[in-house]
Amino acid sequence: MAGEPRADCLFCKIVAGEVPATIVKESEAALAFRDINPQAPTHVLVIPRAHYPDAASLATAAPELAAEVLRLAGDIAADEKIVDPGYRVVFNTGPGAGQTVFHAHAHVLGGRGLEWPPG
Ligand code: D5M
Repeated sequence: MAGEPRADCLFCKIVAGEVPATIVKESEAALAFRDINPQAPTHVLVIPRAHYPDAASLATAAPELAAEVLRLAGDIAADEKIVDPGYRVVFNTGPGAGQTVFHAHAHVLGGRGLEWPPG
């Protein structure tokens, strides 16, 4: 069922406390933790606690939860002092775009120059 935890999902295991993570912020419905393989001085992942495979399915099934993930991403940027000069929020969607964990997550990246377009 949509939103239910999945036994084979790494990020559901982080939500359940079964896999350790460096949590930087949490709310009732969402969680933010440092990426294990950081691509910038600030690289934090923001996830809904509920399981949705990608950003589009999250936004379709639970728009308020999608908004909560984005709000938390903005809070992280403020906490990490990367709002100025700027930061990036990325939802890789699909294997061809580099998605490797199929539990919706926003990458919050900043603290260095960010090229456009991304690779
Ligand atoms: O992003 C998935 C991201 O998840 C990728 O940048 C590595 C990160 N990752 C994988 N395992 C962990 C753990 N255990 N803690 C923290 N971060 C992790 P994607 O867009 O799907 O490629």
